[in-house]
Amino acid sequence: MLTLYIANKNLSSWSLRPWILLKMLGTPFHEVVETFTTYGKSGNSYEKFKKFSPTGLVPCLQDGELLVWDSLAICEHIAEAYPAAWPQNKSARVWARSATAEMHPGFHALRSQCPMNCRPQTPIQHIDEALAKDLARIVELWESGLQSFSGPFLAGRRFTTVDAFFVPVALRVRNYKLPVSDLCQAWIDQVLALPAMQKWMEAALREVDPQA
Ligand SMILES: N[C@@H](CCC(=O)N[C@@H](CS)C(=O)NCC(=O)O)C(=O)O
Repeated sequence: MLTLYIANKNLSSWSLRPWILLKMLGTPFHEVVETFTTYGKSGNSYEKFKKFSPTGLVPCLQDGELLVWDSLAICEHIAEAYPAAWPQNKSARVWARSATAEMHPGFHALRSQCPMNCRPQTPIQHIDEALAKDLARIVELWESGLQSFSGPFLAGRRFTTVDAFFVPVALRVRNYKLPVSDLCQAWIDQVLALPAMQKWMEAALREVDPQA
């Protein structure tokens, strides 16, 4: 049985990626939620997370004797046992891998200005140049996937790793009321309506800030 270590569902965008992929693949796994030491502040949970994760970060996956850390490595590990984690069509798979890799270290303005939170946030009043650049690239990327592979998901008819990687962006667009095209909005509405996402968001909304 796989064990996936994650943090608070309201806050942890990295945790959401492998979690939603496993749910969408129908893979059974044991979920362990380790809450952040200081709610809403990053970088304070190292000692706590270091007990189960070599980097002191979540997510981290235990597969028997094997320990896999980092969301992308976890999704690649899952894909070895469940090839449906990537599109079967080669050009869709190449695109999905590239878009996923682009997401992994990128979009800093979006991440820093619109931190993950499943609750509606104060809408962004001023979209600065850096955030506008991130948003324009996201729209360009999503539209290219949706148009090239005919949807309804980013790389074709099934939900794959590339959708999992961008689901936290869908939450940010919705919760900070960021402008995107109608085509992108249709993908956002669809992924946020998935029963697994509804479950994640319900759990996130039940979480309380222990410091509040
Ligand atoms: N590149 C890593 C990033 C993981 C990461 O930054 N995780 C955050 C949670 S979303 C974390 O564990 N933070 C620990 C802390 O805030 O102390 C991945 O893809 O898994």
